[in-house]
Amino acid sequence: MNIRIKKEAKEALSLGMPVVALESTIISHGMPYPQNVETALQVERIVREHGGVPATVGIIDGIGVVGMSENEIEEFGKRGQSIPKVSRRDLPVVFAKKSWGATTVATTMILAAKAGVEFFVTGGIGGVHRGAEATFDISADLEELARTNVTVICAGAKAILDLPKTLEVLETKGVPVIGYQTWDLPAFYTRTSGLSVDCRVDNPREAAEIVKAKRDFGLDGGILIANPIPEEYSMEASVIDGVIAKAVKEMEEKGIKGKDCTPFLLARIAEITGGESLASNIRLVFNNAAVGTEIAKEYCRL
Ligand code: PSU
Ligand code: MN
Repeated sequence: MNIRIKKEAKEALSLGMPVVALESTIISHGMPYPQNVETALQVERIVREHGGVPATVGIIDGIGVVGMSENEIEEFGKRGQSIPKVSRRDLPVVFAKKSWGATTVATTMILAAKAGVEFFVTGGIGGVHRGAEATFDISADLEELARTNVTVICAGAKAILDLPKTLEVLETKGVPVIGYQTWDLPAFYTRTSGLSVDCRVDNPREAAEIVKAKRDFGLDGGILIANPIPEEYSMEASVIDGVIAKAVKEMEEKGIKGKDCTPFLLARIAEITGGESLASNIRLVFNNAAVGTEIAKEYCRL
């Protein structure tokens, strides 16, 4: 198979120790250089501090790599958007052409599952885009959550998406949406969206028990754990809502479509806020890494 799992992760998995997958689209398309590399390496350190083994996922020369080296992470950061963003539909092409690919939530889940990694920490997932009733733009991340057995710890989804429709699709596809110490679906830069999650857990153990119950029953598909950004790093809702509306309007005016939408919006939001949104983004990923690893650790104890 076109997969390379780093030795440390293989050993941890065989010993029943926690391994945490991390994605590379957030590095190449989600943040500018050099903050992308600094963040990715720091996230790996946080996973380690909490007792887990980090495995950053990407595609190198047509090989799905689960657990990149520091140099490889650096390369994904430096090359940035020149490395194509790869979703499920792109995988066979990248494998056959032996090229590089930045893995999205969807493809990181696919490779994590192949490697036997249950937990995956990221910033935000893709979802139903605003205006999807006309464009049909619904992220492949949702379909992947429906079918692939990986638990994703994120800070909810950005309000660049239509959050009520995103929740509806997750419900249709049978994906449990669990709030970590909250009943309110977090909206990435802010702790609340005004929308309710399906279930609230208050500690890593409770979250791990739900994951275990789904796996024990053989119910295929992912689980979404939504962990709000820490209060001190969250943004003012009125500020970020205005910025998002402006970025979405510009995207429409420029005629940007499909897979270019999310990277455009992320970069534009960071520009308009003068880096404030980037700082929040980095902090929420750190927080997800800590909580996600604690959940992975509890899962290993069950
Ligand atoms: N949302 C974010 N940050 C990100 C992404 C989404 O807040 O970096 C990335 C993830 O890799 C996600 C992808 O899987 O964008 C979704 O892209 P699309 O909407 O084209 O499916
Ligand atoms: Mn899309």
